[in-house]
Amino acid sequence: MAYDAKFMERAIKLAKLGIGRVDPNPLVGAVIVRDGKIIGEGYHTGYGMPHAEREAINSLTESARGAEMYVTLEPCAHTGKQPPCTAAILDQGIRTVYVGSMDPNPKVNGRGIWTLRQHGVEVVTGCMKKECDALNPMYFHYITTKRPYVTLKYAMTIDGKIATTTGASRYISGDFARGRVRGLRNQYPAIMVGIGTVLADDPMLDNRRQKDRTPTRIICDTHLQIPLDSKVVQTASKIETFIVASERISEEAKENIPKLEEAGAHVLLIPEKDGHIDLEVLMEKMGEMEINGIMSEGGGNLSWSLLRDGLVNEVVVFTAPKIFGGITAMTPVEGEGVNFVEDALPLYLVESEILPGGDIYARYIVGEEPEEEENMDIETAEPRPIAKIQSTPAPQPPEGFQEQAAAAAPVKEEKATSDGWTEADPGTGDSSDGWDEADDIPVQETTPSDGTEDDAGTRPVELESRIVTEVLSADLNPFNIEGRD
Ligand code: AOF
Ligand code: ZN
Repeated sequence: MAYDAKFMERAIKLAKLGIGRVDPNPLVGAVIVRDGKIIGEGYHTGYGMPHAEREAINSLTESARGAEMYVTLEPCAHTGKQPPCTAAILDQGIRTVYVGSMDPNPKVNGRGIWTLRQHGVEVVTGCMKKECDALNPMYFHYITTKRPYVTLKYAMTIDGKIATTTGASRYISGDFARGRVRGLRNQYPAIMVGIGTVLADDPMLDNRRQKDRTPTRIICDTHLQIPLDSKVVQTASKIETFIVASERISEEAKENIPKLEEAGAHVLLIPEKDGHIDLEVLMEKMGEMEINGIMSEGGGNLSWSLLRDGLVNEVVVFTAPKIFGGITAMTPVEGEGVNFVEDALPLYLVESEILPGGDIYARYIVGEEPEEEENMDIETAEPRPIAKIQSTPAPQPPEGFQEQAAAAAPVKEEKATSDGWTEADPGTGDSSDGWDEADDIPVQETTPSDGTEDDAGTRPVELESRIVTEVLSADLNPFNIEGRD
């Protein structure tokens, strides 16, 4: 069967069911197809849990021998908390794998695709790449930088104010927009605000959705001014909370640390930069704690410092159809600002929507808009019969294998065998590098399954559709979170 985008769309929907549960791992969905029919599907359900590919294999209703897999992320070829997915794919005798995103994890990074091709599996990359990439901006940033992906979020009036001249700010946007914000919070492992926001609004900073996880709260509080009776401190034993202050706080302020810790908060003292906590150091520390994403909700000074230090990845803005006016009314980004128009920070719009209530939602990525990346030419990739798999030690990838992996056509030379099937080059190399499990795979039979044989990996039919049912009954597009909860 030729590539059919509807199966990758399905894999993307499945991947989204893991939102809020998999960090710092990626969202991944996988679908196994034979003759245009789904015979297995799954997604990564939680950190440390089986990968999407194995979930799909575990849900198979018949043998996957000779079938196709659609997977939103390059299958892994290393042993982490889970065994390599490439081994499972080879074990099942899957003939073709359609891949969405490449996996920039240095432990994978083309090795998954290379390994599969090396064993004669047809691999087509770049399938709905843009849509698959959009699943995991946090993961891609974190796995390559070891720092959290930071989203700046604020609500303002159409004259660019986040409060009135008296400091009143409740509420700028309507019910629906505020519900959307709570939904957004569920997508981030942490929420961050400056102490000014806590002193002005005494917010809870939770997502108020019992069924969802509650993100960690980070309060940037240079001088450790946070009141012990603030809601954040009062609920710190229930919701993980970091109060981040300067190493140089006064002795008097230091006396509050045991009280804050008794209430359940973690106090983090870090170096200062320009009279504020050094946000780069904070980001490094958060990365070390495996926090791969932070939604920063202001105020204006914290937002400026984050932007100035180049720590912001995207900006989400809710613009309310209201005008406050007033020269002293606060704006979303304060600090020194830039002097010249040419110095403005460039951003580009990736999503926008007019919400019920008239608020405008807009999402921007920081930086210059990249040139549209072409999806690979999947039409030209000819499905080929499965190879006979050789039991050889895992060879080392050749120079430039990452670039080759990203190309649509298979990279290896194929030798036609006398029976017309193809055979992977045996290759050479060390087998002790942790991603050679696939070599224990037995020689594959080339007869396509008729669905009745009792192949290894075949699951009884009664196990079918566990995920199908879940998907159908779930919100198929959890990113479009409902406004009210
Ligand atoms: C996932 N889920 O469905 C896939 C992942 O520690 P481990 O074994 O869970 O490995 C995590 C890595 O595996 C992750 O960084 C990514 O490179 C790869 N693929 N991870 O959590 C999945 N397919
Ligand atoms: Zn995997």
